[in-house]
Amino acid sequence: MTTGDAVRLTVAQATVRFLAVQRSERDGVRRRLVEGCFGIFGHGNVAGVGQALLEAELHDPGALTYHQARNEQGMVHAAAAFARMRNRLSTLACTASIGPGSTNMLTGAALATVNRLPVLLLPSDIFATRVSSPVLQELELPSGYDVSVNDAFRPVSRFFDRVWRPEQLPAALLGAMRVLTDPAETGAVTVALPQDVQAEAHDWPVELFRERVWQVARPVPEPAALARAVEVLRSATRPLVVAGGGVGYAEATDALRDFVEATGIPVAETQAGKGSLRYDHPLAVGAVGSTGTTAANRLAHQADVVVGIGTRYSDFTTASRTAFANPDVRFVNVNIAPPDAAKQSGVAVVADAREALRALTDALSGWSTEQSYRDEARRLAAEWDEVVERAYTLGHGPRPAQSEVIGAVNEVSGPRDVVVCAAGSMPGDLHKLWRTRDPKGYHVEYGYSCMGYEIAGGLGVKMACPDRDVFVLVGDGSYLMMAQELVTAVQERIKLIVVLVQNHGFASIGELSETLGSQRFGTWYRYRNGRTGRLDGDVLPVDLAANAESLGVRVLRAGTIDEFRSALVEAKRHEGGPVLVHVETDPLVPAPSSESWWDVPVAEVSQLDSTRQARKSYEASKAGQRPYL
Ligand SMILES: Cc1ncc(C[n+]2csc(CCOP(=O)(O)OP(=O)(O)O)c2C)c(N)n1
Ligand SMILES: [Mg+2]
Repeated sequence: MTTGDAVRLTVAQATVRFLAVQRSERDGVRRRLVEGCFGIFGHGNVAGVGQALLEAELHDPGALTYHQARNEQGMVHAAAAFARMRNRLSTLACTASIGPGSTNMLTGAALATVNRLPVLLLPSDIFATRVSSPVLQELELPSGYDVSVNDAFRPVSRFFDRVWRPEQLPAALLGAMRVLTDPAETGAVTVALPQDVQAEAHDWPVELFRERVWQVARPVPEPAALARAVEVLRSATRPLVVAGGGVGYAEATDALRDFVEATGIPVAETQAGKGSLRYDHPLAVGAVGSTGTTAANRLAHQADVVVGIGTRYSDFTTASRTAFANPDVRFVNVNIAPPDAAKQSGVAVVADAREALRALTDALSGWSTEQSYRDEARRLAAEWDEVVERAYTLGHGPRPAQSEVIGAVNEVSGPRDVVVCAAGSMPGDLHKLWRTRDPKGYHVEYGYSCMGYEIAGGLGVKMACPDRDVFVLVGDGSYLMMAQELVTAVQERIKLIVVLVQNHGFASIGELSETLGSQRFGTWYRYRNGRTGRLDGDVLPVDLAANAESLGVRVLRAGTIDEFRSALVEAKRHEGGPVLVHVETDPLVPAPSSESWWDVPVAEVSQLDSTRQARKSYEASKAGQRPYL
């Protein structure tokens, strides 16, 4: 309905119409910024945003496609994964009902913010008018009537607003879009919509609904900062690049390859940065840090200049500040986010990774590392590749080792296919062992390492890149935490190849617990034992393959590694929906060592011998920690 220069719509209808015409643009390529909207309806949004989505579907099909989800956390994971695959240039919106529907999105919001991924969250909120207060699911805080559970989104969002009145909507939406498309600020963007305001009509200026293009910037480095970085690099004899997620988001993988081929600097990769350089490139030394390769970690140990590109230096990357052990080590940090560029007292180059790499390549023209250093990197990488080959082909029995499962998936998957994982023992093993052949082929969420991300995230990956096969690697623990978006994949006929690794418990934490002297306590899935009173009875009789089958998923069960490989081949041929390959592995086969450490504090006093021993080795490792001042 249009009156003069105004359009009369509800707040929810205006929101949907606005989102449908937002675009992002980088390098002259324009895309839809918000491609669709996930939602679970309740009284908080069914007649507001729900009605608006229905109206859009009937009168303007494709404007903002609605997708049903099973769990609000799952839909945010899917949106975050979608945004990651699209290099943060497009995302999805998520609408949830008030109270638990909205707070279910909190974990997803934190994950998106930690991983710097744009997601648009539209939690519903309590009545602005408060005439019906307290409504079903209202917190009703006696000390603050304007507080709702949605205030919990503030610390986990990069932008938060609550639209108490329709007049506030345009500013809220514009602020939200700006943060979504700002690569330095992006993360969860939350616009809370009180349930009465969603349904309230208002006269909106027509300009609000004109196509709007958000330019995604590629800031160039400041010349003085570039000169400082070049000076440090020219003095280096053992430099090492640490490539983080920012390399991929800036589509800077070609620029990185050109830079290192010109300068002869080896490249180590963080979890988010894995895939920055093909695994078999002569300067690739693979994963760095607590879950790194011995090649990258030995080079890191002696590096005199570390060039961090698009990394936030998480504790896994720095091996809890023990990885870079050269007493004279200096850091040069290329990052679009000033707080990350400033880390480790580094020379900060605040810029887009692609622009900065091109500028560094030009400025360093004629300079390169010594041949002997490049040979050393090559030899170390070759040694590690042999370790990987052995781990892929262990021939362990009767149940295969996890590394063999990873090897088989690597072998059967195509070069452009994507492996997805998030928590458990697999992310570390994949970081060490996965041979990455495509910049978007490795998708391990290890900023928040959230159990339950795997299947929901895999869904988002496949929605973003329907032309690639997506292999979701999920442990039994993660599966039990959140597998229900399998139903969404069935509903949308989205093909996911889910590899369910059954090892009857939290094997990762079990191994960690054992090394920390806590004897794998609480990490097996076992019956309570009538005799001991402890959880050390028989293995639980859960059948997760049957569980998946009951959700409408095609299931293949594999016993041996050969059966597993055949099942993967069959799964790859499968069309039209999710397929799950169930395999039991031996939880007690460790992955090859990283020669590295991770800071997990051990009890300082204890009656247990195991804990006292672990404390001793903890204190010894702790002594290697560096503040990088
Ligand atoms: C939501 C959430 N809760 C707890 C943890 C801590 N945690 C990390 S790995 C893990 C066990 C994962 O078990 P499973 O998926 O079976 O993988 P496995 O360790 O057996 O490889 C736990 C509990 C987490 N990462 N995420
Ligand atoms: Mg497990």
